[in-house]
Amino acid sequence: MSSTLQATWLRDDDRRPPDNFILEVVQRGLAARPKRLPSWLFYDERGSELFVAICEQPEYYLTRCEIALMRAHGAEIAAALGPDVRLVEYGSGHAIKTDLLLEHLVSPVAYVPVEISPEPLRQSVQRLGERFPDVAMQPLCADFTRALRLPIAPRATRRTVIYFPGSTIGNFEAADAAVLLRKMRAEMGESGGILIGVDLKKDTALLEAAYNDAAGVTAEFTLNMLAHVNRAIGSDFDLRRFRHRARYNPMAGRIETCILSSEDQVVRVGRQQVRFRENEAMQVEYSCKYSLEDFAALAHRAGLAVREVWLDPERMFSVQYLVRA
Ligand code: AVI
Repeated sequence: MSSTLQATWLRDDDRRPPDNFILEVVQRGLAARPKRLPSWLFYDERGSELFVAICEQPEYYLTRCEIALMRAHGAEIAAALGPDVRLVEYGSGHAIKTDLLLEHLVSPVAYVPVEISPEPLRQSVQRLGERFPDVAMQPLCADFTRALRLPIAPRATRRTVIYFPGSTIGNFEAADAAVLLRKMRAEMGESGGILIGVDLKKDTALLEAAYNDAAGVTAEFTLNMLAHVNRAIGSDFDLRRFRHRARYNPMAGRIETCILSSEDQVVRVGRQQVRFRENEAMQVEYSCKYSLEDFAALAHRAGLAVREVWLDPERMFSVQYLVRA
């Protein structure tokens, strides 16, 4: 690890959900009508690898557009954030977009990636620490949806900016998204800001293609949730008897991803036998899409105002800078 990487590797002891917690969550979700499972169950080791592969699919425009946007406007964005920033990245993963910001920031104080998976966290601070030796690396192995104890900054900080790229905010339903934005508002403090990637509403065919890539990577990612659950709680979902479906719901403004049962079947989950009818849909993810007005209204609900918006050349994706209203 680089010399600037601080010795404190902060981690919540309970950062990984225990298997009995997963059993409870799965049983509760299967008892709901319609059945539903939370999208965080996608992300075991294989799920994280598949997500990286999704980002490389030609149909998944989100990553490509956000990178193009950061390349075109990185300097302007850094100027809006100002000097001596402490950058806290929520759900940083491999931090593939962070370079495009750090390379333009003037004398950043520290980089605090918050990531629940230790290996991508370790690799990203190693890489960024080598590339930006003057920036203190303060990794935090934690779930960003929970209250965070941010490490003490190594020197005076002008502002804390929470960086939340990738349109991960879209995976939260509106009420939960507002709660998360409020939590960020508290963590960034009076003079802080939030730099957030937000995917925009667009043609249904383009949206649906992004979540139904021709190579079938997204379908594999979706079904891997069942393999993860089987491993965690010993259930016996047979992945060959389920399939992926992702459709845009224009009224709700979101891609709705489901796992469909291909036949009438019974699955053992703990001590329960759970029946699935042929073509029954189990809800596993929402990916909400916003207009600029929709997102400004959401920010407003969380006590925030949109200070600046940047768009990629095709106007598919936005990066927005939010401050306290
Ligand atoms: C992480 N998140 C923003 C992705 C999305 O677009 O909702 C997860 C994903 N699900 C299927 N493809 C990508």
